Amino acid sequence: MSTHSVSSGPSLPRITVIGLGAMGTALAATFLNRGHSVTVWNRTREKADPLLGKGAQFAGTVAEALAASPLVVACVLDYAILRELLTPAAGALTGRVFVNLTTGSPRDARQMAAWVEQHGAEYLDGGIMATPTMIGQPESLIYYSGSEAAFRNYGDSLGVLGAAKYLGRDAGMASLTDMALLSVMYGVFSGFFHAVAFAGSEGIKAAELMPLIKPFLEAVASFLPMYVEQIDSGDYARGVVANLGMQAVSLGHIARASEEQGIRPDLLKPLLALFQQRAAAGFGQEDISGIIEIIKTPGR
Ligand code: FVH
Repeated sequence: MSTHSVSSGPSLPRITVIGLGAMGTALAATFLNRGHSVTVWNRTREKADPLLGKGAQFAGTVAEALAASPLVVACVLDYAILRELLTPAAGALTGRVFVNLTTGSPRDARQMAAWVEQHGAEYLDGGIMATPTMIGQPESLIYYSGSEAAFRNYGDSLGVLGAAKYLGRDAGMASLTDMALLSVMYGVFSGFFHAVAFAGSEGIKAAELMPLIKPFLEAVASFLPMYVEQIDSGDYARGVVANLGMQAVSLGHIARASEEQGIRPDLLKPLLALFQQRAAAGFGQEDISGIIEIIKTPGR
């Protein structure tokens, strides 16, 4: 690795990016475009070539990559890989601000925070609510949690990637928020995929269904504030307009109709089971939001 200073200029810190998959490459390219000097490291060196063409420097080892910059951003496949990469280089973490944008659980984040801090670095965990093409664009959003001082000192640099929202000192909170929002996303996706397969069983194209889905989604979302009130108050009978007992039967009809149409009801069945369990426990006259009481108990 060529020798270089640890800063980009009078005001912009040099930044190291570890991991040059689709996301790490977008992060490094954005830092470069915004005038930062950037050092990169990736297991597969060739992936760095386009960035080297834009002025990035390649570090020969993870330890060199950590030593090169006061601010280090990591984005690899998972936490286990990151830990494996960092362990032999842990001594070089001292004095660094280490920002981990790898996806993992809140527990992963808290354990990583403790380990990184043990090695003398400040730790920020991040949950990226964007795809690689969105990085650096106004619609990109990244949640951060962990060291307050790190966010205070480097929030502006991190802000070039997209809106940077700090969620407090508990390193697990960014991941918790990320995963909660992604749960909403996957719920919507699963309903969409089932709907398309169901309509498709009669030859209706997804493109024909789409104009009906968009406004319906808005109507569906308008129910959420009522569920919020019921859930936060614990009063699942408050303002109920469509009771659970009826909806359990109704969802059962959709599952049966799916089988009749020759498609799999697999995406509907887990929700139906929760509706039926809650109704069988005597809560059929309450709202469907009461299934939260089952969901929030530990899984079997
Ligand atoms: N891409 C996205 O849309 C999402 C948006 C939200 C956040 N995620 C998370 O970001 C992490 C990285 O995702 P990615 O899209 O960059 O993933 P890949 O393109 O598959 O790159 C994976 C990188 O991890 C390196 N890597 C994998 N295995 C190893 C290993 N055993 N040892 C060392 N490095 C490893 C891989 O290196 P290489 O294959 O290029 O050598 C890439 O740098 C992820 O947590 C998403 O959930 C992205």
